[in-house]
Amino acid sequence: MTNEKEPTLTREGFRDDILHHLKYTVGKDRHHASVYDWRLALSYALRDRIVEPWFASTKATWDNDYKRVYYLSMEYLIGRILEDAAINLGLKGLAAAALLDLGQDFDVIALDEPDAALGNGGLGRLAACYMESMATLGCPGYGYGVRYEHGLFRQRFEMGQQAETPEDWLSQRHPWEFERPESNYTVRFKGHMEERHGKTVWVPGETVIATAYDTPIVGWEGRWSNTLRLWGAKPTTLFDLERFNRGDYAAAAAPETLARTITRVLYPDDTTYAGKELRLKQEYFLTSASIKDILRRYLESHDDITELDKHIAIQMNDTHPALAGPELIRLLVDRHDLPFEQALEISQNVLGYTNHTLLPEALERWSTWLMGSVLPRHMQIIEKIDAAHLKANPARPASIGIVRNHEVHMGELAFVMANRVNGVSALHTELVKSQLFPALDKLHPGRVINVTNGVTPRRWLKLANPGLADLVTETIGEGWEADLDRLEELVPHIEDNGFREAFMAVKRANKAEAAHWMKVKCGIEVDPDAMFDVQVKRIHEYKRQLMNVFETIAQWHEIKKNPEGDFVPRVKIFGGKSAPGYAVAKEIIHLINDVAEVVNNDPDMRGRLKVIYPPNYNVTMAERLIPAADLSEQISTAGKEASGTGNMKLSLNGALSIGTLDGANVEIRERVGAENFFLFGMTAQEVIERRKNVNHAREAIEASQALKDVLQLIAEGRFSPNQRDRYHGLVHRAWNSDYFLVTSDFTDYQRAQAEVDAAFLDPDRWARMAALNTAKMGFFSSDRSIRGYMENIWGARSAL
Ligand code: KOT
Repeated sequence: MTNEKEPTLTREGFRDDILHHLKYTVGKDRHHASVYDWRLALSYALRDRIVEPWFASTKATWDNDYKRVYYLSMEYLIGRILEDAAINLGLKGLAAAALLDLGQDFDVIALDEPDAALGNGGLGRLAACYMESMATLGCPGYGYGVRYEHGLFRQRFEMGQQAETPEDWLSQRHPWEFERPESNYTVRFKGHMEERHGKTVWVPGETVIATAYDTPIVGWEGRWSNTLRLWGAKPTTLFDLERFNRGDYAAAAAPETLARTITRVLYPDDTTYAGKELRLKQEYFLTSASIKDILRRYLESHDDITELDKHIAIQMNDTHPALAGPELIRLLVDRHDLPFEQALEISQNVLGYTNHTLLPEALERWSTWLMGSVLPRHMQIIEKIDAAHLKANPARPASIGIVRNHEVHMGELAFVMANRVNGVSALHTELVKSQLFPALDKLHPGRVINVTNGVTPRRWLKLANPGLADLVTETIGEGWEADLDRLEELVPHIEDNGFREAFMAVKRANKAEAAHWMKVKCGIEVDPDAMFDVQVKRIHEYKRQLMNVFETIAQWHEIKKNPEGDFVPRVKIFGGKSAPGYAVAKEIIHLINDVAEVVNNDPDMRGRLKVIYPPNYNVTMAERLIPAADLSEQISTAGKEASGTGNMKLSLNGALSIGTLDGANVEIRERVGAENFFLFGMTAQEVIERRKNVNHAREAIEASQALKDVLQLIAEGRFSPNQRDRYHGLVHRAWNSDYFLVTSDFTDYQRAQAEVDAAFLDPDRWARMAALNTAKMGFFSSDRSIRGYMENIWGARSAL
């Protein structure tokens, strides 16, 4: 889809483009322009270059009537856009040169951009990688989401404790989007049902307008471009003039308040559901506007609504958009006069559902009372879907009904409404079948399939690690960016001393850069030759940052007991946010910071141990830390991490993993080879067995002097001298409950960490293992994942 008529762009030409936008779009002259002004001008100049392929892609889809794929997600964790767009357009070098002519520095300008943080963690970042891969593969697609005014909160540490402040990305101009005030839909809530002329009519109590904001998503080499359409909310009536004139200002502004509230803020919960009315409204807001937009687009070029399933596929990113089923049925029945059964069948043919977690606290359930009051028509339709499913499957046990115990179970709803349900790693998919939906899986064999997650190599190698990307290109030639299996061609070069040296020199340079950044950001000096041991992800009990802290304390204690001993110097690097209401996770953050304070100020350590926890981990920080990592901590309780994607990014960038047999770790280990992966811990099955022993924690602690010491030190207040009892609750829980089996896996974790030390002491061996990690990561490209979705779920073909 490259536009051949486009004259080749020159450095001078692009310089003029930037100057043009600086003057006419930003309204600044070059002598008074700030970095912000330059960034806007550069962004507009780049955006201009996306418009051609974008139009061409849209036109090709219309002209050829390609099957369209719609990805519905409450979250898109995009990060910065500028550099990514420049790289995919192949214009980064030219842009940097043009800016140089103008006395500006590309890197400084790129750094000025705020992250688009419309997501919490893995699920949202996956959606962003998938959008980029769909564009790269020429899969005609649209992402639909919510244009939150405030993305994920900013994290600060106050006396070591997490404090949240609102994120404010839209306080600056957002140059990548196009507002589409003409594309808008009324979304209705509440009210009641009426029978009129034999038809059921929903008389809403509240309405709000969803209005579209489009961001083009350009794929590798600008060959194809899709649209990310985010919905903003506007009031249906500006205000009630009559009420206003009567002086009832609050009531007069009610429609405006509702609109502002709906898209005001992203719920900051990762792998838990909020259960709040506003969240249900947000989910319906996204779903309703998107489904209406999808039908509108379909009907612009087709007149038979019953053929819908031949032309579109809709993917639900977990259950958050699972009202898509009832909403589609509602529109087909109430507006297009189809019989319910036919509407149900068409909807099922169109929908796919991705499950991202087994954690019970994440599985969405809405009380029938709330569902019936916010969405009375949908509640009726959900009851009908449930009844139809039971009728078709009379042997269905009551325990798997969609509506049961006065709650609507969104997982069951999504399963029943989808023609394919997928897990996100091989292990997770097996557990979806055997633990989450065993009865539904039996009723619908073959519906559950696996698509292992992936990450885009354009952002997670080319952009984040230009040094390594250049080395890869020098070694195996160009083209690996869109054909990541080619990294395998690195394997023979690993035997070459020169290659290994170059590989480790890149790592060393990345570490030096990260060390400098940590000094500036945290005021702590670290040695770039120490091992950088990295655990970056949301803070959650199941991810077991606590086990990592325990091991850090044990190491500190060892050095204290034997100050002249030989220890492999380590920098323990943590990054991640806790949900604001998740007290236990916040306590873990506090402990990490308290331990850091003691360790980093202990003269006995002599640089052999440091703990760094920079606040506000986000996509941009990931791009900095991941290329600098030696060791990747993937230590969740087996069976709890659906896939993980940080594990893939770190391996791709040449970090070795220490990890459990959980999520995609299993597949990573298969590919890099067992000898290149530091495995420890119980399997998912052993975890279940272990929990049956009610004394598991006590027995594990009694069996380990090191662990006993760690807990004793924490309990004594060695890391909280001003409040010695601060962690009594934490220590008590470690002894007495420990659901995530930190204590039971601790000793084996220590054993694996000792193996890590031994490997690090042999730099040549380490270099081989690290390079092999990069070479074997081809499978984990999100291009491979998207091909899997296209073939096995969407039935979609590439337009390229
Ligand atoms: C959040 C709320 C409800 C249901 C699921 C989630 C969820 C799951 N949020 N993030 N995840 C993660 O998704 C990633 C992408 O598939 C996985 O790699 C990761 O293991 C999940 O925890």
